[in-house]
Amino acid sequence: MAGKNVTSLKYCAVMRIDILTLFPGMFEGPLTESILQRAREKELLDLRFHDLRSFGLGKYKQIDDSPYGGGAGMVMRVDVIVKAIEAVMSEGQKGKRGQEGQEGPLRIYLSPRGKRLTQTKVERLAKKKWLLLLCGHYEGIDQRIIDGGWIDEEISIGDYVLTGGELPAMVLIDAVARQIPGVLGKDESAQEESFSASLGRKREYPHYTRPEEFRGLTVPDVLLSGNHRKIGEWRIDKIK
Ligand code: 4GX
Repeated sequence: MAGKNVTSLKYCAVMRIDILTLFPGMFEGPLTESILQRAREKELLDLRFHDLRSFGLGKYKQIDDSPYGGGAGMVMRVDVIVKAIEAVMSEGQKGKRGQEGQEGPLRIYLSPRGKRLTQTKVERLAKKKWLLLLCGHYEGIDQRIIDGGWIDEEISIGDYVLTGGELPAMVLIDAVARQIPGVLGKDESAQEESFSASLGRKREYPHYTRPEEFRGLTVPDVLLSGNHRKIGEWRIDKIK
């Protein structure tokens, strides 16, 4: 441990997130660049992908079927999805000294029918040690997966319908990961703190940087004044 700050280790809140998806390849890119990749390298964020196809039934690894009562599209099967969820949950029990097995993952289904994801919700999720994200396709999943208690929360990232739950899952992972202590750099998180203090976490006021003048467009004088009380007042005034 030479050269390592051992006391800082206790603040390393590792978060494990298991993702159940038909398209694990969709996650390459967004989660292998920049801050999220750095978080994974630092082992603050432990992402584990599971291909739902591998839990499918029969020769063709079937995971969906036509809806009872008729209608267009396909529905993801309860037997297949429950098998996948339970496989991930039982992995925790096998964890070293049962650490992960103490409590199972918070199981989330991303769905336009869910409760809207907000910053408050993100901060609550960031306190969890272990999340499981189920990414749905087609018309969604058999309702018995939810009614039977295999999903803890249904969450929507917004009031529109996408082709699948993968992009919503990535949005949730990104928003949650940046709340994990150590994921943002020292400067970034210090800035974050000052944002949450009086100015709101959403950075709703306008920002400027160099150059001071661009094609006749200038920076508000107050921001160049060095008067931090006035700058604060100006920013509060400009929120929304
Ligand atoms: N915020 N999608 C879920 C399948 C589906 C369709 C209907 C339930 C009912 C979404 C969103 C979202 C696409 C994920 C459709 N599930 N997820 N999927 N908006 O659009 O979270």
